Amino acid sequence: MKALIIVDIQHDFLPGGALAVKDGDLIIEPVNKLMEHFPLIVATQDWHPADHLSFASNHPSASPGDVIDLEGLPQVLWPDHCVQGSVGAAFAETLDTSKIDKIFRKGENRHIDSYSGFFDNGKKQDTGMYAYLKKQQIDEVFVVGLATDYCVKFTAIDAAALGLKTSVIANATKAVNLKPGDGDMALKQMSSLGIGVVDSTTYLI
Ligand code: VGL
Ligand code: ZN
Repeated sequence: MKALIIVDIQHDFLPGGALAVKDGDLIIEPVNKLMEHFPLIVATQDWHPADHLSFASNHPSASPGDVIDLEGLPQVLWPDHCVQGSVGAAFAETLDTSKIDKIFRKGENRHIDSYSGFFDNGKKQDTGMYAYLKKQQIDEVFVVGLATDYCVKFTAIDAAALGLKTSVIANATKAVNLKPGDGDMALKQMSSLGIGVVDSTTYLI
């Protein structure tokens, strides 16, 4: 059975948000339509404490975009975003959340970032999403959401590594593109790892 994994469609990743992804809002309609095709839908929510160490503001004289060593892992520093309970952390109003079966929050430990919906970046903590999907007899997942070059990519890579047949629906994701081309590179990398890169219009109708 197949599931749709909706990654981080939250205010702060949409135009006007703290970590805005260009055209991020344009994926909401395709994602709402895609939900009709899936018997099971899970969503992730980036959910940081205000003192999270991925925020440039929590390091003296650092700026967003800088890369530091955070407890042994390379860490891109971001503007403050998706602070627990804030408007920025809420799902987009136009996202049809009524169809979401279960939400998995990530990034709650201030010492480590968590791009994947399955594990933190050091693979120390498990969100429980894999166990949930297995319990629901899921063997195939389709990943959509924000952002292609971070949380979508790492979620899809972990899904495939966990043995799930995995595809990313390219027209239902948008990239941060900290460097131009990061989004396209992420799609190529996923494809090279055996992850399907598909388009909702040709694949699901
Ligand atoms: C994300 C950067 C920081 C994402 C989350 O959802 O792709 N990117 N936190
Ligand atoms: Zn984050």
